[in-house]
Amino acid sequence: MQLTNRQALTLDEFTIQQLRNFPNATGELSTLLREIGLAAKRINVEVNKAGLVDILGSIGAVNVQGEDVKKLDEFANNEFIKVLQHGISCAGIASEECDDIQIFDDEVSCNSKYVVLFDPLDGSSNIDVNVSIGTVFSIYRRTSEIGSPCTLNDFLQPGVKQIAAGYIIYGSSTMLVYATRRGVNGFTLDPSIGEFCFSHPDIKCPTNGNVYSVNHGYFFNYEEGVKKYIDQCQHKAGEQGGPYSNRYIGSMVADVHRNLIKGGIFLYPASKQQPNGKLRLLYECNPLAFIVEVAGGQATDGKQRILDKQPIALHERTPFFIGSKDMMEELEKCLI
Ligand code: AHM
Ligand code: MG
Repeated sequence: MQLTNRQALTLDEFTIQQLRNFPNATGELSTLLREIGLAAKRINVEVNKAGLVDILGSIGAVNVQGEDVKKLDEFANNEFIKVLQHGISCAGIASEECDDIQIFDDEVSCNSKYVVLFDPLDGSSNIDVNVSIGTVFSIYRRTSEIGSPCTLNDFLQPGVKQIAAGYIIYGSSTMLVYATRRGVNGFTLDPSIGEFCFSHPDIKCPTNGNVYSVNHGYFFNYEEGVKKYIDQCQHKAGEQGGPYSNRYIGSMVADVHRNLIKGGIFLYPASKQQPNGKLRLLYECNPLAFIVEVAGGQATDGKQRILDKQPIALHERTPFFIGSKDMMEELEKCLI
């Protein structure tokens, strides 16, 4: 009997259906993605009621980056860790909020083949003011021996080795977008049933756009090539026959999501104050670079492809340029 056509599959149904196409797959990755979906739903509940309960504001602690930790950051971090630790597909995690990797050393976890890196709540300075924030995650197959606890080297793999990557955007609606090498798909949370529903099949990043996203406040601290490109964005005619529009939300997930859907470029360059930029290679830049590349866009640090960078440290930073192919090529000409 032929399978009936279904619309709006849930994330769980979608990942299970993917297994039909790959009968030899173990289902571990699908399970992991469903676990991440569950953590996302729990975080979404707290994000949505953040103004109602006393969860806003700082807990007074400072994370490994020297930044103020907000309560929601901590909640999101704990939620992710709990879900993945109690699941059956993850051998360990690395998070923006944890100094070191967290190794899950029970028997099931030691036999799991994946490690997950994440930024539990990106754009945290926007929490207090009801602006979109996000979660970013990256999944690697571990290189250490299955059956033993995972090791730091499992996490220090170049981005090109990612098996899957994704983000959740808590915006006007909540969406989960994830990529495997086969494509990028988006799911929108339907609050009436509490499920992520398949809403954006096979997302492709337009090759061009008319939006550039950069923090203009630091303009005079950027290197000459970056300034030249920004200047070009303000003067050169964009696709729509005018200068490009500047859109900078200050939540990278939201900025990159908009550019992924509509076309555009996002820049977080090095500056005099931040010689390596601000953003973290492993759990901020690599996952977004993977998604955007699978969708047809590009991502670099101004000198080399982000996904080719060999990480040295868990929390290392990198300048980051990401977006539509033609715009990235224009940028590259200015950076020479
Ligand atoms: P966070 O992980 O502390 O939230 O910082 C990352 C965020 C990005 O989402 C955003 O693009 C950037 O920091 C904004 O930084 P700035 O205010 O320096 O422009
Ligand atoms: Mg972040």
